[in-house]
Amino acid sequence: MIKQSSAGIYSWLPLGFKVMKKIEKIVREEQNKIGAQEILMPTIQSSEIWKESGRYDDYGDEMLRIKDRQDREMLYGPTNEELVTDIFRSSIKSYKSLPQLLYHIQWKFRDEVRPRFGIMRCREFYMKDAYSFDLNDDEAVFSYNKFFLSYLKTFKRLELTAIPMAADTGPIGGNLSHEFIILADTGESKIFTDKRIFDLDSEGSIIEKKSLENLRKKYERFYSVTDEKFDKEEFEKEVDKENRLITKGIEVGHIFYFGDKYSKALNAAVDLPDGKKDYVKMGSYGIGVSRLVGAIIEAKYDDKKEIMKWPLSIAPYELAIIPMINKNDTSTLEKASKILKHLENNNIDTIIDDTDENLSSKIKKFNLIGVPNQIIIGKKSEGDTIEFKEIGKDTQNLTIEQIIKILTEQKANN
Ligand code: P5A
Repeated sequence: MIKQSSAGIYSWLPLGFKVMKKIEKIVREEQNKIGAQEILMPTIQSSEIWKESGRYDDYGDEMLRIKDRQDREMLYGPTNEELVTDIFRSSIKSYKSLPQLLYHIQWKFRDEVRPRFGIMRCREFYMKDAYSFDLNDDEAVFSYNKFFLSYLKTFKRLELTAIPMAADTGPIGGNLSHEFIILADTGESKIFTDKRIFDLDSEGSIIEKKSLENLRKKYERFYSVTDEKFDKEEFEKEVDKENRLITKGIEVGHIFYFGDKYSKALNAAVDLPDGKKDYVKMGSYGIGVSRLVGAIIEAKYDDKKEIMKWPLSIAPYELAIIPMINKNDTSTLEKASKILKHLENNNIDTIIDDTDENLSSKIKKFNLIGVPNQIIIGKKSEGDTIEFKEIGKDTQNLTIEQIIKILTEQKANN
């Protein structure tokens, strides 16, 4: 799926790349649904805007600094608050053009002290980062809540239970912030939460301020924080013993509201109805798209059975055909090719394992790769029926028509 190319930097190989692109598509669709517009900013930025915001010095060694041939100070963007504010200030002049919700999906670089767990904490990673611009605090919190809802929906579509938790803002700034965390023993974030938060549903209408406010309040009623915000006394007061959960998790998203921190520093102001000017109020919203590939494996891998099963919508393939191959007998491979044609005609994304490894090691390998359905063509498969298995379930002997029906239904229910 991936190959390390140097410390904390990875190449994306065919299977991993397909998964990441499918995750990206879901993230994009959910951003578009709340009215955010996609742009694309460069990976390389000039130091000037970072000097304006004061973060050129603050960001420290995590920032990868580069000089061009004219000796100009450049950097590989670790995040884009400054650059997007620069775009805003040169394009938007009036309150009439607000709100603006802009996002891009682009590589970032952070020279992490301890890159680890592969693509989970690496130096070069793929992030969806969105930015909101509003007239006042009230409108800006409305935008924040739109992203809050959108994140719950995005992670649900990825079949993850991501819990929003009050969090610190670190180098991004501001005083309102939530991390979205999925539970995993291998996670780096220590979390303290109330078990009842897992039963909440994420319904809300993005056009109603009140409905979104209530949604966030519903989550905030339950104590749920990361390490930095933990207060033992408060936790024990607010959460009954039987509902306390202290565990570890992976941060897959993080949202921030920081008012005029960047707009003031970079002078991004709009004309108001009364002729005065005011700095716009901003928030920023990140999802670790490449981190999600690893995080979903952590969430979906069954280490007792040694089986991985990707959610269908992001699986590298929907089905793997695994034929037993004998050197002198190509009949199973021919049968596999025929089945493949049928499946392709029905838009089922399929891979054939035509290697000459033995059948049981091929099956083992595919159990790890996590393609959710398998067709096995072994000695036993004669006549019209074929061995079909949905990972984690029993094998069935079915006709190709029956298999196509099952796969089509799986997709319709997705
Ligand atoms: C929000 C968007 C920001 O950078 N600025 C723009 C804000 N937030 S963040 O929390 O620092 O990062 C957002 C998400 O990116 C992922 N992420 C990483 N993934 C892999 N390796 C890393 N080193 C790394 N750092 C951050 C996380 O999913 C995080 O929630």
